[in-house]
Amino acid sequence: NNHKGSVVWFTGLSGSGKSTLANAVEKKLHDQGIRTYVLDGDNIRHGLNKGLGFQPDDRKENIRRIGEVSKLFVDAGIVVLTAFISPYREDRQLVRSLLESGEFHEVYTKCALDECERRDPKGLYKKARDGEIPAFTGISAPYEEPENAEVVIETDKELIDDSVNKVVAHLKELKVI
Ligand code: GGZ
Repeated sequence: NNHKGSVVWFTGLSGSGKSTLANAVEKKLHDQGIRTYVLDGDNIRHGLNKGLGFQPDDRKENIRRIGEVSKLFVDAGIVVLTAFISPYREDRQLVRSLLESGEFHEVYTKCALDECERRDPKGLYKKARDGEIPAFTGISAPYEEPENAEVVIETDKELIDDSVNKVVAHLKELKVI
C-alpha cells in the first residue's frame, strides 16, 4: 500500500482515550495494508525511558526521546501513533519541529477532567487526590491544551467509530495514506 511515514501524535489527559483511539486507528490502517506502530507508556516508559519520572524536566526528556524515535520510524516509512499526555505545548512543538511539515499530526483527545476522573481506569486520580501521587496531570500538574491541533476529538461526546474515521479522513486529506 502507498503511504508515507508520519507521526500521529495523540495528546490529552490520563484517561482521555489516547491509547484506545491510537489502537483503534491502528486497526483500521492495518486493514488497509498500512504499516504502523504504536508507542505508548507500556513500550517506552518501561524500556527506553525507564528512570524518567513526572517532573517537568523528566516529561520534557520523555517527549524529546519519543520524538526522536518517532522520526526514525518515519524514516522507515511507518505511520507511528504515539499516546503520551505530553502536557507542555513547548515539548509538543519541539517534536513538530523535528519533522517535515505534513509529517506531524497532533490529535487532541479532549475530555473533561471530571469525566477522566470518573473513568479512572487505574485508580490513579483517586491516588492523586489522596496525595499519594505527586505532580499528577490535571490535579497537581498542568495540562496545556493544544491551540493548533490538526484534529480535535471530544472523547466524552463522540462515538469511537466516528473519532477513528475523523483521524483517518485527516490522514487521507493530507495524502499520508
Ligand atoms: C500523569 C502519571 C503520573 C503523573 C504516573 N502524572 O493513565 P496512565 O497512567 O496509563 O497514563 C499516565 C502515564 C503518563 O505518562 P506519559 O509518558 O504519557 O506522561 S508525559 O507525556 O507527561 O511524560 C498515568 C501514569 O503515566 N502516571 N504518574 N504524576 N500521569
